[in-house]
Amino acid sequence: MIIDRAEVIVTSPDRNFVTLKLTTDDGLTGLGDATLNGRELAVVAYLSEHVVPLLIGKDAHRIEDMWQFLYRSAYWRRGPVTMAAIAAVDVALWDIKAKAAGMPLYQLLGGASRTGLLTYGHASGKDLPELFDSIRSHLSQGYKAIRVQTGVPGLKSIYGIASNATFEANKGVRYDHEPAQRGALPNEEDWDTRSYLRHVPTVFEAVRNEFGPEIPLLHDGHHRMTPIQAAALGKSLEPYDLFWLEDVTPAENPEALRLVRQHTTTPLAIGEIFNTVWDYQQIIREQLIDYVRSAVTHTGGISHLKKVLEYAAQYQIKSGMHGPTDISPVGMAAAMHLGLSIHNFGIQEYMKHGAKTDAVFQQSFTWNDGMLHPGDKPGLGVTLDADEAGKYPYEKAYLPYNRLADGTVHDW
Ligand code: GCO
Ligand code: MG
Repeated sequence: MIIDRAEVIVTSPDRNFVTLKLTTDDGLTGLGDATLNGRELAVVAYLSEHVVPLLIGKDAHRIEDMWQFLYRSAYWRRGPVTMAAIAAVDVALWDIKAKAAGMPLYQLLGGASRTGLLTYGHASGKDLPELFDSIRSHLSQGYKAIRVQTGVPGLKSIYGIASNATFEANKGVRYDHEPAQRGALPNEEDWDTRSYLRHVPTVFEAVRNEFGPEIPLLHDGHHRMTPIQAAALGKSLEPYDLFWLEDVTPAENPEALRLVRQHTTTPLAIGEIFNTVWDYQQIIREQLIDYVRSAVTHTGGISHLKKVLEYAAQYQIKSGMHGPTDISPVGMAAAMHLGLSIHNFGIQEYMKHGAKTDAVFQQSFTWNDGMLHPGDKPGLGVTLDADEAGKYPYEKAYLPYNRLADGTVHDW
């Protein structure tokens, strides 16, 4: 089974996606997601200029060897661009192998460890009434776990709350708060950690009073706090029994989590911007986190993320794979097959894609009563309709960024 074609497909149905499509000499095709939100074309160039020439003529069955070859032969290792490119090749090869075996991919990964994947969705609102409406709407759709983000008094526009500017810029399409803004330079948001730390516990108190103690609630700190601020937040949220508190401190410094951990029993999740097992080495070994947030798409594919999760399993740390709309349906399918097969699955983030995206990527997954299943078609269960994809050319899009009141750039 020889790879004889490799195409890098860029399409922008509701937002930009980068997909690698491999075709073998016996006519099997495989898809891999290489979308890196706001920096898509860097991965396109990496794949087209540097990776595609290395794939042609290679044995499509040798997935681990291909991974090691792409990783080690580049000499320049790691980083989101490299690891998204390697992930796309890895996932496309798993797709092909599973099709060759006539099985859904999760069977090749060891078979199903559960009947479906618990998902969480993103509820948000600029104030409590809007937030409560959003939570009710998520519950009525079937979500059994909910991420809660709100506006903070005094701040005009912050992460996780779709601003009117973003809504307008996206031509009236609301991506359920996935924030890349098309056709414009980065949107400037504002930030004040003290106001945020004062406000968030009052929001969770109100949500628990309204919706009761049962529902798993999550919150994303989006890398904005110092360790001592994060520790204070974790402590102040303990009465509200969070499922997790995510990305409390900037991801570059794993040791920051030691201090947070020493002060709070609120479970911690981190890793959506990590790329390799080495980013996790210390925080897993020292048991500083409870959930691994990496997506297959940004962490070197199924082969590599499976290694991270197996390491995590030794410490009772579970998966919580990243799944906003900037993970394409191909990347989501890969996450579902991996999540179904591993023992230490925790939860899957799941935001619905728009109708145009669903027309470009035909998918076999189901989402019933808040639970995802990848379906039983051979391979990943996703096909890409080239005619539909061709209707939506790439559109430049940037993520927003933050400034403090005095103009200082802050982590977004
Ligand atoms: C999440 C994330 C996303 C990121 C986005 C950036 O927890 O889902 O934080 O919302 O901001 O993936 O592209
Ligand atoms: Mg996040």
